[in-house]
Amino acid sequence: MNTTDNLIPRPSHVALQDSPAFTLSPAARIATSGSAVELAGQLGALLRNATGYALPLVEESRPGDIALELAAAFDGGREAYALKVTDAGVRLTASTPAGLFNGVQTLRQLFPSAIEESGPAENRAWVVPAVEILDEPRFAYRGLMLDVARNFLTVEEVKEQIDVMTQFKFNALHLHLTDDQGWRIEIRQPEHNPSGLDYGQLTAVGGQGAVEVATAVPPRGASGFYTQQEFRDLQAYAAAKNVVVIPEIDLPGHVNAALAAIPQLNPDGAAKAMSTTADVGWSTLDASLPVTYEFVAEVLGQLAEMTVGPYLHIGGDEALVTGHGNYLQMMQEFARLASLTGKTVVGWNEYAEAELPTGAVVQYWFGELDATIQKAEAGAPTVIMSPAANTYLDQKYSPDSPIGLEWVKGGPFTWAEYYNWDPAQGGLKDQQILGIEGPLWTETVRNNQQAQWLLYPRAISLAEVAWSGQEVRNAGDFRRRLGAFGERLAKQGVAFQEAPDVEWS
Ligand code: TNX
Repeated sequence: MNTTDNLIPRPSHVALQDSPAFTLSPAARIATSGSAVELAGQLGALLRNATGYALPLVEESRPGDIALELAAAFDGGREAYALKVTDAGVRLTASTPAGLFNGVQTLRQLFPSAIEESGPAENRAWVVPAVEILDEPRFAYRGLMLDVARNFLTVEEVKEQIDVMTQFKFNALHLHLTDDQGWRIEIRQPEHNPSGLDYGQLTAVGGQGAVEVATAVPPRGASGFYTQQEFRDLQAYAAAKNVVVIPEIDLPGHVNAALAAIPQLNPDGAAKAMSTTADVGWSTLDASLPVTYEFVAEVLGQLAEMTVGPYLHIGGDEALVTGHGNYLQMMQEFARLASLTGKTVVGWNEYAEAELPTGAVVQYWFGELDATIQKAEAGAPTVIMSPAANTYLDQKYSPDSPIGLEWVKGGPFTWAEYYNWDPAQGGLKDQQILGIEGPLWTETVRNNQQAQWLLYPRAISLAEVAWSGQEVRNAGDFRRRLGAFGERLAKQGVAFQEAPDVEWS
């Protein structure tokens, strides 16, 4: 049965209406105009699939239609929406396409789960309960991270991930594009190239690499890279689903693939060998080589050029073989170079100890919160919360899980650990927190199915933590809703972990 009680993430305000339910009729249309037409098309495609109805797009609505309305005067934040369902029709209102996109995800969940069938379902009534929902997110940034460096995911695979994550109103996808084992983004040969570096080698050599872990299936990760054109296409696809892509070039550690591709980055001028080990913290750029900064400026410049969103992530984690002074000197300069491109710089929390441009975003994952809090700005919120014990989607569910890592202390790491925490912790306030992100490192992940199994259902917990206020969150109720969502995930073909303490529908 479909009800208003099963929505994930849970909306801010839900009011049942004194009206019979809405039944989608074969003659219904989707009414919209202007910049909501693409979204109306997406909704139409989804509903057409299972219902077999024509659902044409029109400009003016009449009773029985689904209307998507962009109203500049709508009173709510950028991503807020109002959804009103009565027997006379469905009206979704927001001030931006992003708000409408969020409302469409809610509407999708108000339909019976058969709406997720991949082909025309049995002849049945497509009933939506009469309700008014006013909803907006707690945090502006609601992200997942895919490590495509250890194990490459193709553009198609990443698009599939976007399709699944966006139904939970995630709006940010961080791509970890470079690491010791691989370099996944094309960097073109620049005209101005004082040191004569061969940037094409980054993908010719670095793109061929991948991690190798004996227990993974198969042991060796996939290799490959995105051309700049593919990266642009991927971002366009993401943007149509309200997702901004945050590309990361990890610096000054996690750089062996670059050191193997470009000999001049090494103090002895000799290229390193590519490596497949999953060990971390053993490679570094050299703070005293001028070519280090020339290289980083060129790479970040091209990356900024091909990036649609406002953020560039420059890593900064686990530079365990970089002297501390050298680390601070490099991260300060890399952060400056990143912001010279006009983008907002993001880094893992270690970099909070360096001098950073105003507005720099700190992604907290591990250790003391102090430096992160020191860099936190209210007004322009600058903290992304990814505390490992509550957000790391690479961790094994339990010690006998076939895939996943197990270095984070504590656990087990089930949907509950990812649900039962508050991002506003250690003195951090909501106004300083841009949002939250769940990273999926891929040392042991070899394809989308394995990725999905680690992601779901835990990422769904994170989606609700990111969207719903603490006051409407409740673990027992969430567990019930999660169980009810099972059949939707199954119909979508998502390979999720059937958490044993959840009653799956
Ligand atoms: C630490 S978390 C890393 C990654 C690894 C992960 C799991 C973080 C910022 N860095 O390089 O993939 O542990 O091994």
